[in-house]
Amino acid sequence: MSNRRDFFRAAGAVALGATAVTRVGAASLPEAVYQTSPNMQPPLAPNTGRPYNPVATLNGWSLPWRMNNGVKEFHLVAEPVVREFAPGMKANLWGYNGSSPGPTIEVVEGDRVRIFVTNKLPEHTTVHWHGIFVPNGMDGVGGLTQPHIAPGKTFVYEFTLPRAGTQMYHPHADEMTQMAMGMMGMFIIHPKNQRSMRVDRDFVFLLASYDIEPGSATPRTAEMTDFNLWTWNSRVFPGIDPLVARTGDRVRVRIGNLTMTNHPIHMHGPHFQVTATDGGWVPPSARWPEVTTDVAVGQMRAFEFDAIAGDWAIHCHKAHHTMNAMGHGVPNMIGVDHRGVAERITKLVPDYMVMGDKGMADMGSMEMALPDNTLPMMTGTGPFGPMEMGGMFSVVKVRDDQKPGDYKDPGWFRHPKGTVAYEYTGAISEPVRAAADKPSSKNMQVRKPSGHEGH
Ligand SMILES: [Cu+2]
Repeated sequence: MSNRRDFFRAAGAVALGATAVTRVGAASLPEAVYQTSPNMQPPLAPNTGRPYNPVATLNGWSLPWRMNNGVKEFHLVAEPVVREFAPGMKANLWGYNGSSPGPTIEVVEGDRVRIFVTNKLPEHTTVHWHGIFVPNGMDGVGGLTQPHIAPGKTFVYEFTLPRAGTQMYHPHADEMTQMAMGMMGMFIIHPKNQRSMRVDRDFVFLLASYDIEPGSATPRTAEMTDFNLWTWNSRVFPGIDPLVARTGDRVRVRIGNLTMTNHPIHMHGPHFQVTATDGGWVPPSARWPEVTTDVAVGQMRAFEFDAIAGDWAIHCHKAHHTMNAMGHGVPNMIGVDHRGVAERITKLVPDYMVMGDKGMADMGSMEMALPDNTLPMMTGTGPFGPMEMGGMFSVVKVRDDQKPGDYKDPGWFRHPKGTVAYEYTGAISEPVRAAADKPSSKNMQVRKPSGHEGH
């Protein structure tokens, strides 16, 4: 679909290189750079301005700029985009420069930026620089600090970044629709001193949620709580990039939350410390050792750890957030013997399946007809079988021989001999139970299947 478009984009990028140094070029709108691939692009090393250590945006990219008399000029284009959530499902979203989330913007503390925003959406928009201290008129609140950017118009934001941090950008215009359609991006301000807070790998991603009916492709933007796709950078497991590192690397993970609920992000393996919040770096004496850090709505968190070899799961700890569409609103059938019922239903509906009477784990490996353009509720296969995950789940893959700067998926971890949980094959005797613990019909309690709201 986009070959022709990509060609013109590539041609545009070349033209930018040729004109950026001329006065005519400097007085014009910077060429907009586009990226439609959901694959992680290599960190963008700065070729002008102060040096910094670039971040790695999961399933994303960073926006190139041009230097104009000491000012970094970026060009954001708000527009409809198509985003693949994972192989097998694409969504019609709104985003920036070909992708949702939009490209990560990376600058250095003290930089002056000029950001051109062109609106190619069917309705007006603005850009708010979330958590960045800017002159009031640059704050991007439509109606309050500026007129809205009408479709087809371009506005210019210009400000200086006073301090390092992990921030975001998103519209402050028809927010309910525009953020539910995927309009958001990360804004990273690196320390002026390249050695300050230095890490070997610096990953960033945004939490976003969508409600897309199985078989359709456009989010239901009026949804308030009951989303069915919980995403990192508008991707769900098994479509989310692994966080790849080398043993001993100092690794930072920066997370921003633009969903409508909090997400306790949990990492297996090495303990981490929260080293930055929305307000900047946390002084070493105030850092908490943690294995789960809650990221509330509108917040940013950054944590750091020393990488230890293995395949360590990293995920939101709300169980429904590691599941894709179709898993919600299913009654609890555990313990229900519905064989007789199934026989009778099969006469009416030949494809009817008995599900869930022993739990839902079968869903992880089941080959089941799905509507077009949706994903199984839990999926993914690891070296030992089905992983039964979805949504906000990925793997921190740490290897002894991963080369510095190499983010390629190294495959599954090879566990040293004798370090994997194994089956016990000896004799099993009847467990000794206290008399009162013996199951009887008297102490059984019947709970009826019930729904759940607001997970
Ligand atoms: Cu969550």
